[in-house]
Parts: sequence; C-alpha cells; structure tokens
Amino acid sequence: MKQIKIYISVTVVLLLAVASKAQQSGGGEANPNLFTHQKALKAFQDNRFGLFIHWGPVTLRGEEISWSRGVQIPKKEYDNLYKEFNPVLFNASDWVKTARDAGMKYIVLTTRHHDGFSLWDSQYSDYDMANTPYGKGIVGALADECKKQGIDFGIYYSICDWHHEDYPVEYPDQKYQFHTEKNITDPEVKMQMDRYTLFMKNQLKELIENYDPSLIWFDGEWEWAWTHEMGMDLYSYLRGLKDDLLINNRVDKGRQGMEGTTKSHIFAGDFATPEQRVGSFDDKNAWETCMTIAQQWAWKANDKVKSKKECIHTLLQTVGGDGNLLFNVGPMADGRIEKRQVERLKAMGDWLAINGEAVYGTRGGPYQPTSYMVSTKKNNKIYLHLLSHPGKDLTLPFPKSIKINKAYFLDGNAQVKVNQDKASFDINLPDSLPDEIASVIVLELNKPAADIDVIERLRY
Ligand code: JFZ
Repeated sequence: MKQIKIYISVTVVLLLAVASKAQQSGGGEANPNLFTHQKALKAFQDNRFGLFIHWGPVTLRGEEISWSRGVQIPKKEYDNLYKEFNPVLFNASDWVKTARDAGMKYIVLTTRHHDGFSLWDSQYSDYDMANTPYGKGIVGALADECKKQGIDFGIYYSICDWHHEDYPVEYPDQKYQFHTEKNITDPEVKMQMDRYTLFMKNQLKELIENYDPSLIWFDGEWEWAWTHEMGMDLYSYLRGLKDDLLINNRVDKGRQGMEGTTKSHIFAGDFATPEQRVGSFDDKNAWETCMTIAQQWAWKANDKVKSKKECIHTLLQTVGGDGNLLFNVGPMADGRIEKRQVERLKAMGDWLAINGEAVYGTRGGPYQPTSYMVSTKKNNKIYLHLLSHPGKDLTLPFPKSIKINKAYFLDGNAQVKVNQDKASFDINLPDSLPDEIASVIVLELNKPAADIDVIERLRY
C-alpha cells in the first residue's frame, strides 16, 4: 500500500513537472532546466496593464521610428538627427505619473530601437543620448522614478540594428536585398555576428547593472542574421545575470507573425507578444498584447488617437482573454507626452479607479470573450464586464456544483437579482447600465472561481 502511494505521488510530481514545462518554455530546447521565473511571471500577470514608450531623435521629424530611415527620411539625415535632439522638457516624474494616472503598473521603454540609437549613456556606443545637445542619458532617470512611484520598469531592446557596422542587414535599402542571399554560415557574416552579439551582451549587461529592469522586451528577431541558437544563448546569458528577469518570446525565432504566439516550446521566451491586435483567449501560456494608442509607434503630428471606448474595450478584451496590455505612446521631441494622449490615458485610469478590482490580479475567464461581454476571476469572485447592454435578461451557462451567493455592480454596488437554475443562471438587468462604456457585475461564489473550467460559448 505504502509503495503504491509513493508510486502515485512520484507519478503526480512527474506529471506536474511535465505540465509546468509545457506551460512555460523559458530557455528553450538548449536549456531544458531553465524555466520561466514563476514568481516574476505571476507579478507581471497580476499587473495586467503597462505603458509602452517609443522614443528617439526621429520624433523631430514625426515619422515612424526606424522604418522611415532611408524611406521618408534620407539615411544620412536620419542618422544625424541626434545632433539636434534636445528634449529639454523631458521629465521622468511626469511620464511615470501619466502611467500611474492611467492605472498602469509597469513601463517598457525603447532603450534602443532598430535604428540603433541608445537612449542611455552607453560606454559601448557613441550613437547615444550623451552625444546629443541634451548631453545625458534618460534611462536612469526613468528607472529611478519608476522605483520611487512603485511602477515596474522594463526595457525594449532591438536585436536588429540597421546602423551598427557589424550587424549584416541594413534595412531598408539595397544592401538588404543583397544580404538576403547570404546567411550566417558565410565566414565573414559569422565573424560580424559574433562581434555584434558580444556588443549586444555588453550593452544589455550595462542596462541590467545600471537600471535593474524587471523585464527585457526584445524585438527585431525576424531577420535571417538572428538564429534560434543565438536566441537561446542570449536568454540563458541574461537569466545568468539576473535570475528573476522576464524575457519576451522575441528573443528567439518562435513567434508566429503578428499573432505573436510561440510556435513550440523548443523556443526560448517567457511570454507571447501579439502586436496591434488582442490575443486569442489563452490561460495556459502567458501573453501580452502591444498596441498603439494612435496609429504610429513614435510621435506623429495629429495622429488619430483611439476613442475612449476603443481604449477601454481593448484593455478588457485583453484581460478577459487572460493577457496583459502594453499600450503605447510616443512622446514628442521636446520630451513631453502629448496632451490628447495623456487625457485619453487618464480616462482609462478613471474607469480603473472604480473597476480596477476586476482587472488587477485577475485571470481571464471563465467565459470566452465575446464582443459584448468578457469575464475575469479572482478568489471567490467572477467579474462580468458588460461592453454593451445585452438585453433585459443575461443568461449564462454555469456549473451547478457552485452557488452564486450574491451579485452586484462594482460601480455603485447596486445589487442585481440572480436566478440560478441547474446548469445556468439568469440576471435581470436594469434598462441602463451604470457605465455606458463598460459595467462590471460581481458574482460572489461559495467556492474559488479559479476552479471553474473555461466555459465555451455554448449558450450565450
Ligand atoms: C515591431 C517594430 O518594428 C515596431 O517599430 C514596434 O517597435 C513594434 C512593437 O515591434 O513591429 C513590427 C515588426 C515587423 C514588422 C512590422 C512591425 N514587419 O515585418 O512588417
């Protein structure tokens, strides 16, 4: 009997190990024992909402960061913009306050985008903030201010660098066309990439040691010069420097296009990165949608800002699908974030000030998101986020083994009447909801909501 018990518990432990491995790939196939740091991942997921910041000398022209180099702006002109970059109105505390007022819990800054310009004073590059008229880096000030105001700080770092002499792809121009013929087994390219990888590691070590980021957000991994082996190697190098770092899946080659999910767990990375779209419901693999508040990543004059409704619904569709939202602004060349964008973010923060309980620290589900309703859960509660009025009666499938003790609107606490039947419940809704953009109904249960399986869109 005792032996059987041991046998069973060993099997359970093994199954758990296999399950957790399947859940988070961490270091990829080259590092089978390097799992995602679970505590860091939980803190990241609990945050749910962060500010992405795309910024650099290109904002002087209002064109897209990196992609306009050699297209809208001649290359030589682009590469010299930093000599005019003097953001005298940059104020780290204002940026962090903007994020906090929006209800955001973390910030990710483009410390170096594909154009290769470093926003800090880097000892490994002269193409950096220290050599602008402004004369000093801005990453440290932002990192310090984040710490002060209780916001997690992350750094975006592009793997491709279309400016660096050792990086063998220069885009967009003809050299790029030429180099697509080549590959990294070419001895000359191999040597360049070895030097370039060392450069990246040096810069990343510098960033980690000086600014202590909680996450690194890679990008630009899709070009041929970057390989699966290099990705896994970089991942394990960074975890070696700081074990509780979180690293997105763009460190390696496993990303499926703009959908952003990881193809297979042979690839390194701690979370998936859908871009400019809300990711599909997934409560097994961590993910974070990145999206612009307007059209462009970097600042552009009169860029069309998303409506308040679009902004809030995007956040709720994301958390309802069990993901994070990294919402992007591009500050102006003088260092300020545009007033229209600050105001829009504040509107999100105002909604969260009332309804934040239904967002922070929750997980998506149990209901699969629909256009009019998403759901989140935490402890003994389910939160139904109504994105439009679903009609007089809201009827939803529900496990009969769980009892709904009480239901009420999070905004104002008005109780709503619930009739629970065998495998469903019915809520009688008032003619108008407390908030026309999104109203949250709390269901208090007699059991933890985490135990409820995902409820497919069967009857609603
Ligand atoms: C990438 C960046 O290029 C972009 O500037 C921004 O930083 C975003 C978060 O990440 O997005 C991409 C990457 C590749 C393509 C388009 C956008 N592409 O190949 O068309």
